[in-house]
Amino acid sequence: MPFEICDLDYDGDCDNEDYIASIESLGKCSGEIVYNPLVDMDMDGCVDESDITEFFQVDSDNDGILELDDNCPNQRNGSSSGTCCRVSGKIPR
Ligand SMILES: [Ca+2]
Ligand SMILES: [Ca+2]
Ligand SMILES: [Ca+2]
Ligand SMILES: [Ca+2]
Repeated sequence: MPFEICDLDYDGDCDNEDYIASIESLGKCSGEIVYNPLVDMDMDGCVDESDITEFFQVDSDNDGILELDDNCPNQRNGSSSGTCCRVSGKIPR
């Protein structure tokens, strides 16, 4: 499975940990250590809130729930709450 663009820690999904990693670069600009060019979607050299929003405007399982709100980003559950079935090959957290 190809890595999602918002999968900053390369664990195969876009979850809260990636979100936390992305907001660490919020307000940072090119040249600063925590600036992450991957998050700078409009590539203007600084990461602002619109970059973060756009970064997570993806719905990899196409269930209509954007990654950021989707409790199961790789599962078409169409819900942002409730029980997430275990994804095979992944260690449940
Ligand atoms: Ca991830
Ligand atoms: Ca930007
Ligand atoms: Ca989804
Ligand atoms: Ca889902």
